[in-house]
Amino acid sequence: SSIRKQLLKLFSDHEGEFLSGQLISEKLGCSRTAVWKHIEELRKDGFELEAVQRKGYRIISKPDRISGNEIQLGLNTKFFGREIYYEESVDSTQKIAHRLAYEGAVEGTIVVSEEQRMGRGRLGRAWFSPIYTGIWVSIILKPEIAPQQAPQLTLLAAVSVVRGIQKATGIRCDIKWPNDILINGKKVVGILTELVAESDRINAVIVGIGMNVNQEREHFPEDLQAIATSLAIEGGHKWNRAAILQAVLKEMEDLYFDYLKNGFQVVKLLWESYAVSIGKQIKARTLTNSITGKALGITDEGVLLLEDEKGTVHRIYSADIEINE
Ligand code: BTX
Repeated sequence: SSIRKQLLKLFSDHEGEFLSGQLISEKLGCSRTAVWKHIEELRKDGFELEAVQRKGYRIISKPDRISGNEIQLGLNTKFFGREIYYEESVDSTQKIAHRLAYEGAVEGTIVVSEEQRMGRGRLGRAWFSPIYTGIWVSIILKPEIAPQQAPQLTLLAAVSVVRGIQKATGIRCDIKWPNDILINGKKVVGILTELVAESDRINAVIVGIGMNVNQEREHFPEDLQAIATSLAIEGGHKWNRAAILQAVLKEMEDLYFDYLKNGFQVVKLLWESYAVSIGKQIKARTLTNSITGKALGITDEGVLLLEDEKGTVHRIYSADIEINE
């Protein structure tokens, strides 16, 4: 409810402080009894609240969930994540985001779930999204750009994810073109960018981000164990998922508005600074063939440039790449 949102906002504006029932009821424009009811609701959702006579209420800990409450508390963006659609379990957050975009959701609306039963990767592949361990989020954007510029947003998202993770955890990730985020060569995040377009016009871009956060190695199915990792595996302990998402949303919002105003250049430079594949020998497998050569960099459209042994430069729009060290 909106009272709920305001209450959490109030607590996050006064982090660690006691807020008196009187003050809360004044700020929220509701009765003391209503305040008490909302506090009880928060407790039911797993918030730990301390109540001290004549001082008021204080939040001691947030639950290990990634619902609207946890995301809003401490979020310092203007648009991204201000509207949140949350469900405990869904088929795919992308699917819901498509529907919301169609129904006119505002820019920055996010869809988050604790679990996806049919998480999507690219090209019809599946994305393993087990309950309470990861961040499975879709972000609805409404940029005024041409459809062919949309891949730039995948790269923008990748940069934001890397920077957000670094801010929240100190862990440094690499980017592998176009959309893999790796730690020590293992995939920790996947990004899927989908368009909602009518002929030549973009109505919305849905950026889906799947982040492995608190999985242990044995949580992954066998075929993924060799290629996937999580922030808990790499960092040696569990992380607060909401805090990581907040950091990523903040980075992404800042970078996104800079991109809309000033163009792709800043994203491109940042992206290249995190990319592992540039300057290396790689093999790019497209749907129809595969090309081996040296990755030269990306173009202003986010297209990968690959120079084969004859010196011919290929423009790669979509492929899976393998780095041959
Ligand atoms: P991708 O096609 O680049 O990667 C998919 C491949 O990655 C799979 O074939 C498998 O080998 C491997 N994989 C599957 N699950 C995982 C995992 N949890 N960790 C590491 N590797 C894995 C990448 O596609 C894009 C993924 C986007 C996921 C987000 S989650 C929120 C949103 N909703 C949704 O349905 N998809 C996006």
